[in-house]
Amino acid sequence: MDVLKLANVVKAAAREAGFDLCGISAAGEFRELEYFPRWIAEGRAGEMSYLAKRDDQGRLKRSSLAVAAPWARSVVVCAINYNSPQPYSTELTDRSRGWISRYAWTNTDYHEAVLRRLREVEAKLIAQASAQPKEIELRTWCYVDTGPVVERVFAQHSGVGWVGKNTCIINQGIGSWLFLGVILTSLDLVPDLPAPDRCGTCSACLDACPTNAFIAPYQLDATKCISYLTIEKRGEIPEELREGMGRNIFGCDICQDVCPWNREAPVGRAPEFAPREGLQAPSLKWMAEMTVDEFRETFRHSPVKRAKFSGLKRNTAIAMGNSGNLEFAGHLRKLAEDDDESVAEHARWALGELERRRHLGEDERTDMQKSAQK
Ligand code: B12
Ligand code: SF4
Ligand code: SF4
Repeated sequence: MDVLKLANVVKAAAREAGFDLCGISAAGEFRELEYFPRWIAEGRAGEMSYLAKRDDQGRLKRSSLAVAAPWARSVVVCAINYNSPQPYSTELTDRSRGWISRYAWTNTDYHEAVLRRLREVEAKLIAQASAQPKEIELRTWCYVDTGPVVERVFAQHSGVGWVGKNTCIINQGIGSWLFLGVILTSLDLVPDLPAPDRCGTCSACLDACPTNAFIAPYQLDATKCISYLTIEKRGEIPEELREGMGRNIFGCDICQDVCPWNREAPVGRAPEFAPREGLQAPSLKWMAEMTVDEFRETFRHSPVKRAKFSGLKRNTAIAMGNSGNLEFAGHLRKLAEDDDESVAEHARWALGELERRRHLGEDERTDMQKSAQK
């Protein structure tokens, strides 16, 4: 079988399907994967129990492809740019608005959009491989997010980008606003070289994280990450993390917004990821007043639906408290009476936060008056 030809066919197919990047990695036991079991054992995955799934022998499925897909020899990694020309969260000054993460401004579930493209690549790979003499059984699996694969490790080893200190895959030319998709295959395709780490002495992401979610460079405690808290965590958000959440109501972009490799990031070409009117820095008032029917309608095809109606209300209550904007007191009083006890409790906390910030403001003004009188 001409494995070099197959690799070229795959890359051409990825381009035709609309991917910006495509690389091939061996299905190897890479050093970075050794960190995964430790991460799970330390409880960094929080309530994301699917990450800790084990096989019959008790081995973590995601710890190695030898566990999850022992037949796999290569991993085709495809990446697509979802960046848009809209501003970064770090530029948001309007206190009446919250922040939905960049990847969720669309009307499309990215899993579907990426998987559809991956299937096109897979079909061409299968067609080409089937036309050649077979030495082994041809098998393929396509995944976006949900498979038993730590995608970023294979993305690094396929040359698509390096794992940055913020744990995101960064491509030298495109930056990190990328969705990944992987095709596992039993074919021994010619691998690409891994992408070299270009973080250097920079630590902008580690310094900017408002909840101190990084344990160390390249290591994230998901249980402290705003993305986890606003999207995955149900019920109560630990009080000590609420202030750091600022006005992020779904996901968080901060450690990518500050990354120098995203300063000149090009805008993506995929029409599915074009931002939808109203979702960049949405009005918090709109979010607080939203009915369950409006939520279903607005986010029917959007990643935001994962937070669920009560989760989005809870997040909005926290953001309103953090805004220090006293105009939200009425909305928060109403949310404090919500049937959902979690929403109500976070709204009560937010009312206290508004009060605390009002006093802080008064104290500051008094201090200024005192110093002006001196
Ligand atoms: C669970 C999950 C989350 C969790 C945990 C994130 C995390 N960093 O672990 C939460 C909910 C917090 C999250 C947030 C986000 N996610 Co997410 N997430 C996943 C998912 C499903 C699994 C990731 C995982 O296994 N985490 C466990 C840790 C241990 O693995 P890892 O961070 O990937 O780390 C590996 C490397 O960092 C490596 N490593 C590399 N170099 C070094 C060096 C040293 C010294 C060490 C110790 C380790 C190390 O070790 C780890 C493997 O053992 C993947 C899809 C997938 N199947 O892989 C998407 C995925 C990683 N997420 C993605 C995205 C887009 C996001 C967000 C940007 C969304 C948002 N805006 O809110 C944020 C980014 C936050 C961040 N800084 O990571 C993309 C990443 C794209 C990219 N450019 O990297 C993925 C690949 C989904 C996709 N198919 O596109 N996510
Ligand atoms: S996504 Fe936000 S909370 Fe999570 S690590 Fe990055 S800056 Fe911190
Ligand atoms: S902000 Fe700096 S340290 Fe963090 S990922 Fe980007 S280049 Fe690396």
